[in-house]
Amino acid sequence: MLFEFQDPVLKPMEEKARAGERLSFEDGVALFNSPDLMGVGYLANLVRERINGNQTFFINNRHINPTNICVYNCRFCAFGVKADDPLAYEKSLEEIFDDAGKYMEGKVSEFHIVGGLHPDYPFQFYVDMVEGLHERFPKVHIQAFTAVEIHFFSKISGLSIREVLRKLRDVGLGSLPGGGAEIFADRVRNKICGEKSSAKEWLNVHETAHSLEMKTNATMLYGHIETAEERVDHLVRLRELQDRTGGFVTFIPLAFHPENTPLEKLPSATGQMDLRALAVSRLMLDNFPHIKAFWIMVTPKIAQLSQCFGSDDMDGTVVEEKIIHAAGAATDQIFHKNTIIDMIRETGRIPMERDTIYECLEEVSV
Ligand code: V47
Ligand code: SF4
Repeated sequence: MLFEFQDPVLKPMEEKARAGERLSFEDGVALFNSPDLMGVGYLANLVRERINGNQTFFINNRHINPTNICVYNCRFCAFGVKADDPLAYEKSLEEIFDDAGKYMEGKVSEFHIVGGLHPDYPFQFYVDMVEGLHERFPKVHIQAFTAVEIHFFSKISGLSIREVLRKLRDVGLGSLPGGGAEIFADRVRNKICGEKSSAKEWLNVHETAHSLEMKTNATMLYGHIETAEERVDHLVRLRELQDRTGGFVTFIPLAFHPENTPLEKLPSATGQMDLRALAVSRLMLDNFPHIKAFWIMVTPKIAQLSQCFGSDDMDGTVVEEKIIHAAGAATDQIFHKNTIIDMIRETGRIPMERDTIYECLEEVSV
C-alpha cells in the first residue's frame, strides 16, 4: 500500500530513506518544519525497521546520582544546587555502594552514574567510586560521567582527557553516557550553559573515548530556545564524528522540562515535538545503530508511540531518577521489567533485553 504524504516536500526523502541514502542539512530542517507529522514518522519507521527490524530494546539498570552540588549554573537545570541549599546532598562512597547493592536480585546489568560537578571532591574520589563498584559488582557494566564531568576531572586533576579516561577505564569504567551535549551551537550554549565544556570539548571527550575503544552515547536537549537549524546542526556534527569513529551506540533526544529552572516560563515540549525529535534523529543519524526514547523523559505513552516513529529502545528499569524529576517530570522513577515488556508487546514489537552496548541480547519469551 502506498503512503500518501500530506506534505510534498517529504516525498523525495522516501527513496533516500529506503536506500539508506544520507539526508542533507536542508532535509533535516524541512523534517522539523513539516506540518505532516505522520509523513515524518512514516519515513523514520522505514529506517527504524531497516536497521532494527521489529525489535525494541530495554535494559535492567539502576541510575545513581552521587551528588547534586555543582559548580556550574546551567539555566535549564533544576538538579544542580550550591552546598548551602537545603536540597543539597552528597552520598559517601559507602552510601553509593549500598545504593548499588539494593535490588540486585533483579539481575541488574548496568549502573548509570551522572552527577553535579562538586567543588571539593578530588579526582581520586571518582576513581575509588568506579573501582569500589567494579570490585563489588564485577558483572555489572558501569556507564558513568558525562563528557562535561570528564572534562571537569581533567581540569581538577591536571591530567589530560586521555589520562582521565584511561585511569577510569583501568579500574572498571565501561562506557560514557550521552549527557552534557545540550545544543552544540554557540549562540544557545552561551545563553543556557556558557560556563561548561564547549561543543568542541564535548566532542573531543567522546572522540578520545572512542579511540580508547570505549563506546559512548549522545544526547540533544530540545524544546527550549533552540531553532530547527540548530537542532539539525547538532545532529550533523554527531553524524560527522560517528563517520570518523563509529563509537556511538545510541542517541537520546532529551525533552526540556522547565519546572523549577530559571527558564520555567518556557512551555514544556509537546507530544508532537517529542515524536518529531525522535523521528528526525532516526532519519539524520543514519550511522547510529539505536535511537532511545527514554520513557522517564518523554512519558511511557510517547515512548510506546515512538516505536513506530523511529525509536527502537525504551531504556530501562531505572529505580531512582533525580535530574528530570527535579525539573517537574511527572513520570514514575521505577518500572518493573515485566511492565516494560508488556508495554513493548502492546506496540507490536518484540522485547529484547540488552546490555549497555547492545552485545548481550535476549529475546523475552514469557
Ligand atoms: O546533560 C538536565 C539533561 C542530562 C534537564 O546516555 C535535563 O542514556 C531535561 O546524561 N530537562 C544528564 N533534561 C542526564 C544524562 C542522560 C539522561 C538520559 C539518558 C542518558 C544516556 C544520559 O540531563 C544533562 C541535560 O541534558 N537535563 N536538566 C531538564 N530540566
Ligand atoms: Fe551542573 Fe549538570 Fe545541572 Fe549543569 S546540567 S548545573 S553541569 S548538574
